[in-house]
Amino acid sequence: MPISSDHAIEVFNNATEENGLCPLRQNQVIYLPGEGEVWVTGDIHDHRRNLDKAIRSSDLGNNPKRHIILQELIHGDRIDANGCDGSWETLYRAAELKCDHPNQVHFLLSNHDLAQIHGEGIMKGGMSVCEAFNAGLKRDFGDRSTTVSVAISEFMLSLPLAIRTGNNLFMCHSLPTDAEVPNFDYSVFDRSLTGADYRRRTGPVYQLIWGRNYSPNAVDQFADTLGVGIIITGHQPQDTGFAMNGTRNLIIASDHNQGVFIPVDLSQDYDMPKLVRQLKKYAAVAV
Ligand SMILES: [Mn+2]
Repeated sequence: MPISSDHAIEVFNNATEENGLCPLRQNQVIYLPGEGEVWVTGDIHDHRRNLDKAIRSSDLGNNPKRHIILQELIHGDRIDANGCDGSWETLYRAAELKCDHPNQVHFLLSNHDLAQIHGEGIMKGGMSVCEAFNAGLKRDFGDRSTTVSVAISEFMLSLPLAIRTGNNLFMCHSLPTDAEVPNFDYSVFDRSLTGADYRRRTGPVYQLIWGRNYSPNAVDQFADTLGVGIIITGHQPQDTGFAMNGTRNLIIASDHNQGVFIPVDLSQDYDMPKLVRQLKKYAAVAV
């Protein structure tokens, strides 16, 4: 049965509320406890089969001390003949999971979320992915599409910027570039945000989620300033599912068949080799 606009709006609104209410959240950061597990996923980009595998195999209902981190769910390859992208449905599925397990499901704000909120052009194959997303909403919700779009924007604006664990791991969508790291405004994690924080190039939120090709030296500086050990990010595509950027940044991707996720034990210490041994390929998950 198709999802009605009223139902979609209700789910996105409830998930927005849960993002704000999460007792593990302080400002823009979720602080995970020193026990249990966290499953970290990379960019999903409407890869429904991988999201399905992550949801089903994490089995949050039967594993109350297990957390899952999701990021960049929208803007995928499933474009219909009219140029419509229906990836709102993948975001909806994640929002629904948040409502079902509010203190176990956590998100990271990504640059595609911000682009969609601002209607900013990210081009892919000569097409604006944001326009394709809006066309998908129009296709599926007709004259209610604008109202659904507002609920989606509010949901995405409620997503935290980072997750921090008791065993010194830090997760965020990406990191600022080498040129931006020395002057980065780290207070962005510990306060309410304003419009200036999202501003193109100069805003710390923008810099955090748009940066690419930052060096291991920049990672060291960023991690040392925050006092964390290893940073797990998504954002930069990985054909083999992951890449080590030096010894303190692991980049993962969840948007194709070779994609990976990482189940991490929150009560153990990790160095890079140990973290890499934890990587799991979606292709190896049978559910
Ligand atoms: Mn990204």
